[in-house]
Amino acid sequence: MKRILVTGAVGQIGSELTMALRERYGADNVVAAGNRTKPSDKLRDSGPFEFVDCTKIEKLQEVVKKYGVGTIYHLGAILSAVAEAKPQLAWDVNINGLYQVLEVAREQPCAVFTPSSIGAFGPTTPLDNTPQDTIQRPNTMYGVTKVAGELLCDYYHKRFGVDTRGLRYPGIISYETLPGGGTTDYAVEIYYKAIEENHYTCFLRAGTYLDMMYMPDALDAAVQLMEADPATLKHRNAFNVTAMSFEPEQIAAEIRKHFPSFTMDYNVDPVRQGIAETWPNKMDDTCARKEWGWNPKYNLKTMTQDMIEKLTLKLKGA
Ligand code: AKB
Repeated sequence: MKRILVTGAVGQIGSELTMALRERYGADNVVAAGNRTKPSDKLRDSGPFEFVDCTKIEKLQEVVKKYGVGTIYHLGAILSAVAEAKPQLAWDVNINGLYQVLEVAREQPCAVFTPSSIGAFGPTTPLDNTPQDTIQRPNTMYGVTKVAGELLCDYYHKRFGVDTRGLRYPGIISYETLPGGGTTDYAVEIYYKAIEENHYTCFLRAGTYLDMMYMPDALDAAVQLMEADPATLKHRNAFNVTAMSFEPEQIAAEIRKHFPSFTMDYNVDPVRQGIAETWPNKMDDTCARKEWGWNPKYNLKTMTQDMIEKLTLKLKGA
């Protein structure tokens, strides 16, 4: 088979997606690519690993040729809070990196998976049951790069026939690798702090509803979309997908079912709060359900149960 390349393989989603793809398609068929961060032993020892800066096309071309890559899962990106602190870097990584990946995919050719985000929406987007096709005027650098990325992927499909596909991910909750500087990170941190300190200080305000998803569903969504019959796909590059929507008090209440004395207070970060307020409360993901069968398995209750179980073992070093 043609091999798979995962960029951003050391990151929150990439580290788990690489392992899931190795399990599914064979370890030697999945090349993990990181930029600067040292990979875990598990990632480096379970299959091929390369250091690739996606903004440099030569290295990308070399790796794609060397391994005979036919599909790229392009996860290398800067998340929303870091993008607001370093907008120039965010543009370079999120746009120039994607552009080079698409260029390599056009030349070779390769199929390309690109994650978009709830960050592709903005203050004038309908906040509730946010439609698949709606107003997208984000006012953050992250949002600007996500909308431009969606359009660029559409363009490469229409103009050059590249098999581009993608999802608008909500906040992803997981216990393997920490997210790196997003607005939805509170929903990961809260589990660590609940287990370690029985207390969490939340940086988003009570009542801030956001879409969320547990990692196993996020991985399934990517693989399912890339394996879908292209004839059924009308949207291709930016499917709304969600599994649950909650606000900080609801996740705290669910955690209290496991740790009854767990407490939470607030120290609101104006930057991340400002970003969160421009994102949907809950997206409508009907198109993903209809076009390729999206159907998440985890809700807040089942995710919390699993997160606490797995994270407790991890933090004990078991
Ligand atoms: C972030 O918060 O930046 C990401 C996202 C929702 O895209 N988790």
